[in-house]
Amino acid sequence: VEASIPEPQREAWKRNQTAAFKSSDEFEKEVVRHVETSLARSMFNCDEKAAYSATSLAFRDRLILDWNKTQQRQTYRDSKRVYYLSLEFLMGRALDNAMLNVGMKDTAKAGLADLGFRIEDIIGQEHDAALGNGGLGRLAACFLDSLASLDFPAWGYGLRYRYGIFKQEIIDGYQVEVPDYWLDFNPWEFPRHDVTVDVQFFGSVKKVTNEEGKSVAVWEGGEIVVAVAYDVPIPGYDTPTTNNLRLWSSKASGGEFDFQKFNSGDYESSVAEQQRAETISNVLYPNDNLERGKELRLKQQYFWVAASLYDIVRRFKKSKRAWREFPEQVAIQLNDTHPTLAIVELQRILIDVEGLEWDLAWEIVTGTSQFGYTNHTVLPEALEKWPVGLVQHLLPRHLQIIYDINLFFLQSVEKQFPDDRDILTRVSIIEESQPKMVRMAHLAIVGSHKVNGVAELHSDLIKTTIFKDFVEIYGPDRFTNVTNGITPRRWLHQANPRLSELIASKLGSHEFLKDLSQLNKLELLVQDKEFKKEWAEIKFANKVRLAKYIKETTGVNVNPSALFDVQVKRIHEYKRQQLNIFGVIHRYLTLKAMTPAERKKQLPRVSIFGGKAAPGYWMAKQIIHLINAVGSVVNNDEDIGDLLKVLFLEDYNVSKAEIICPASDISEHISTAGTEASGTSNMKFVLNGGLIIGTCDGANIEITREVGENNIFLFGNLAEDVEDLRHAHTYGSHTIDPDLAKVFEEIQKGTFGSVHDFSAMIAAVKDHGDYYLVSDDFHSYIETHKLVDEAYRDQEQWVVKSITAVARMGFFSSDRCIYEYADGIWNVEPLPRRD
Ligand code: KOT
Repeated sequence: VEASIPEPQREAWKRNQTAAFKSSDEFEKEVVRHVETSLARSMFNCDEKAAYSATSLAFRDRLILDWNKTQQRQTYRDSKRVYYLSLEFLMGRALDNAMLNVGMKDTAKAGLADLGFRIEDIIGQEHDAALGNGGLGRLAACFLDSLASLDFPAWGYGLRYRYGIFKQEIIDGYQVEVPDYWLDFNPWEFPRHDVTVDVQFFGSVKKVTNEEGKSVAVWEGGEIVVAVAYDVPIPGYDTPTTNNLRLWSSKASGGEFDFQKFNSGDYESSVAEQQRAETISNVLYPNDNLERGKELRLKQQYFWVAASLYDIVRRFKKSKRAWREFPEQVAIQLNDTHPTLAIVELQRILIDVEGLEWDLAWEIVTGTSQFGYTNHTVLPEALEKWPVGLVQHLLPRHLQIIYDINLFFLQSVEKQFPDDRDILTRVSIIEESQPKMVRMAHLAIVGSHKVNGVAELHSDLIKTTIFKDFVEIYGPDRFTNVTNGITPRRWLHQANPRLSELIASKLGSHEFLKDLSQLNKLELLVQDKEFKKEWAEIKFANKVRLAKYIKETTGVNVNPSALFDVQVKRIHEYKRQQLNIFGVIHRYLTLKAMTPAERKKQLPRVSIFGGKAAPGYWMAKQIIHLINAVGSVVNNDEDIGDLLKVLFLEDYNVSKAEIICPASDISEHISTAGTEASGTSNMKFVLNGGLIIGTCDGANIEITREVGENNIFLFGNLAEDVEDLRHAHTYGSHTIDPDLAKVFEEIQKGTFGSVHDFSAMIAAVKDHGDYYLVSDDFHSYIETHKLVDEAYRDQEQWVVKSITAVARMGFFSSDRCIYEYADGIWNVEPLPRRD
């Protein structure tokens, strides 16, 4: 049915088109209307939650108007689109971001004040959209912000998890996980009950001869699960471009439940079927940098990939172009290997559904700027592999296609390297293990035209280690680097409004928020006394705000003049929170050994930790326990007082990061060299005027290059030496650093309670080869912290370092990343809206 309104009636539509609010009066009118109609409340029962809901609905209406126009224009212009496929989008709160991006925060502030509310309280009502674990998911969210802000026609595709990352509670020093049910009121999503895709699982494959006498594969039987689209508008900053994030939700086919079964008395099994279908999009897997090979995870991946590709192909087919033009219209970015089945699914659609020959189909699939694959980790436990038997059972046709892709690939490798049998075993998509496994990274490389790492060192490492053979096969040009970045809108303007306004006042406009390289003009001001004073005042105010938050949530008083030392990120042995807490214990012992007179001369410090441990990661949970145990001893030791406080902040998430990042003096990015692909919080902290203590790892290296060695504190062994050190630990004699040995003795004496609990952390270093090089780096870590203390004593110079570093951070905007992807990988152009 043609849904378009006939020409003669369109005048009436144009006359009645909804207008976006422009003034605070108009905004107030919208808020009151939503309170009274959408929420069915009134001024007599409008609490902050209701005010938040109504404000969000008012802004959502606005975004939808812009969203519609953007989509109409993109359809009309039929330009190439980018599709960013990610299993995680760690969006955080939307209201503050929407207000700032459409430039209406002041208007809303005035309007809300008029109606009796403080805007901060209203913003604080929102539940984070936490559909991600950490860096990988947050990167996807920053990329969406940049894509919209730079006017790129782009869609994100993900899963609409009913439960996002769990909420963390700390009970008696231990992490306890609580489910994150976030959908009871979510004004930011737009259900599209008319946009659905049937996704098939299980069944079997039959070869049949079609009318043209060709033998074709038919995938039949099994079960169908329906994917329903939920759209989330993504507003660009200072542009009407509003892109779309489409999240798929699963439901049973046949509606609510199978009525036939219901009527025949089989009520329970019809409900069970519905529940099984809905399970697919039920919960985000809470592992960061770990793949555990669970069947439901593979189901999630195929469900999301199949629905997204169907949607992309449906859109392409509307344009009635030839299939050969597909790579000219569509660029698909694979956020890690999680969506790799998209390569297989496209090949399946082209040969089984569209009837193309294998070779032509494969040419389209592997066409230039069709699929790009971003690798985010070299950790072996995070590289995805699926048992062949599981893939066979769940996706029988896809396994056949994977085998065919592999066969043709290995044939060409054999031709290229006729005398090398080993290379075939090494690069095969199928690992000949017991059981046999599908190596998703290999499949992703074979099917993509570009593979990128996320920081220079990381991109070099993948070329020389895990993907070395593929560089031989495809040449170095298939591999590239795009160093990660962050959106300055959320991570400067929103998180640190005072700093953003100070910068804007000095640079003469807010343009730096769209072109972060303009920050470099701040360097001219490093000797400006008044400016430095304001800079320092803002940092102090942000620390006061965090101190207040700490008092409210932990009951501990911290001195905002102390040096705030922060490590917030997922808890993982490779990120080495254990190194940090051992260092804190060393500091505590050093202070304890001093006379009161000596102590008086020491610099007060607040050591702040935060982050979630994967629920099944026992060692990470022990690390959290030790941090809390140390905190309860140190924070109550009267000899120590303000000189050292140790805090673990519960439930670290995006909105807490927005309070924490602006309040740090120094932050810790101390992974074992070669293990952290990039890191992105390092960028957030420096952009907010904090300095870094870190290893030569991930993006720390490029941050050093940009800000200069004097404005960062580096320590520790280099990536190139890690292998030899590990070898020496296992095969040579392994001596523990003497200062670290003292820390261990103190723990084992029971100073921090449960000796038994902490013994595994100590054994990992002493008895099990110290895989993460905690002992090797300990001395240099402690010495470097002494340099931090010394530098901090010279406040004047510290502020100079802080300003200089911020001035040189322009490179780390996610806008720069998006331009690099657009240019080097996607081959797409922006499509600005002129209205
Ligand atoms: C891997 C498997 C499952 C879930 C998450 C991952 C993952 C996350 N792999 N890498 N990351 C992080 O990605 C960030 C964004 O590129 C990097 O900054 C960070 O170093 C990675 O650890």
